[in-house]
Amino acid sequence: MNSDVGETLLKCVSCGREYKPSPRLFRCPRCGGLLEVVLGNPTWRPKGRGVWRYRDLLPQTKISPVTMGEGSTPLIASRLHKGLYYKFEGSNPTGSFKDRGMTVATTIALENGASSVIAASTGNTASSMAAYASRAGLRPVIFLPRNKVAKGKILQSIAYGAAIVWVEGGFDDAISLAMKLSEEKQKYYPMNSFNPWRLEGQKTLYYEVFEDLGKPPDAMVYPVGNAGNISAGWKAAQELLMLGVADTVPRFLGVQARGASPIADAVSKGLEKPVFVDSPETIASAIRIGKPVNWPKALKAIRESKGTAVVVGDDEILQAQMTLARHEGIIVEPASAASYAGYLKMLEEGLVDRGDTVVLVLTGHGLKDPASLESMVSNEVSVKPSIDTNELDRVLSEIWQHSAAVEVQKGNDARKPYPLYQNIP
Ligand code: AN7
Repeated sequence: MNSDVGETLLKCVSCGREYKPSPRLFRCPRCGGLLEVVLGNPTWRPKGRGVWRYRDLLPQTKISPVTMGEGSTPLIASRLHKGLYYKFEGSNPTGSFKDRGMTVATTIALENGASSVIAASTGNTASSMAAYASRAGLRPVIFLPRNKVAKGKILQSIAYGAAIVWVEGGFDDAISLAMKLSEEKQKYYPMNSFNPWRLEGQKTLYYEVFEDLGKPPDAMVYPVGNAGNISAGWKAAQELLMLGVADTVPRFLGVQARGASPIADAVSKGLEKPVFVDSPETIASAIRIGKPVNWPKALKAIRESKGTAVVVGDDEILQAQMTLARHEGIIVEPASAASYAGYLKMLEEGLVDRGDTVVLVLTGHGLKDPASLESMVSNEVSVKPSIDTNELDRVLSEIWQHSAAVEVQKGNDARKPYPLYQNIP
């Protein structure tokens, strides 16, 4: 019998070398490649709720998990498109999918004696890390790009008590500084998604989709920034295949915003390696990332799953955000709306088929980015309490007529009239 059975390893995704796990090993010592966790004794034995329902497919820790019941988010059937589902990650404790990774990575940080956890962030990683650090009694330090983080995320991080380091520059500058600090000063434990333990937690999103549907979907659609989440999903899908729990894997489809699309461009141009973007720009601030750390894993996920990636513009993102809010009842932040905008584009271009079972990962709650909601046309009226009810009824009818006719953004043609789908059941 192989004496290695049961031993969890870290494996380099570039050269394939394997290493004994160590919480501070994040890069292959030989070639500098990204590492991924190879579980020693993976078992499909879901039990309980949330991320830890899959504890037999997660790193084994001696201490009990630092948890807030993250995961078990709703899979919502679309009323606009047959076969389409929304995985609403906004219902996690801090309002984004990051909590799935943070429960695992924070537990590992605590178990290994860290006193301070650090991350660079476009906002959600920061607020999630800060929340879990608060619960664990660790000191959170976050590196945020100056003027580029949505208000709700900043306020969350302030509330959780994080030390905030504003970096003059973009996310890519912020992550370089955070990495340098954690390499040179060991007491700062890094929680960005090059930390493979965090991605183990993020895998669970896919397990839930699989269980809720009772089978793998035809495709999973992810907004892609640093590219950790799509990579984690692909790892999960392969694990279920290897364990014989599932007999197929979905296609992994990525969506990036125009102005920050190195991975989608590499896919469409068939490049080995993305051309990084120096000053990424998009309204979807969560995915305003020019040098995605996990690009090698993401390109593998997209290519090996026979998936693809598309680019959507800010106007399409805002339109998608409004459609989801007004026709599905779901408010998401712009980065998450990119999933839906990307799905519409892929339908149009024949990259997915109408009626296919497709899951859009709606990564973050819309209330995190109030500014992105401010430009929506509002349907409102001020009245005196004494208003006659016939008059009130007339005013309301007008509002609905006006709203149906216009549905465009005030003074900005970014929000064109809604597309009217004929297949509403
Ligand atoms: C809402 O918080 O990178 O491709 O620093 O917040 O796994 O990076 C956020 C990313 C999609 C992209 N949607 O996920 C950060 C950060 C939302 C996000 C992404 C992010 P990855």
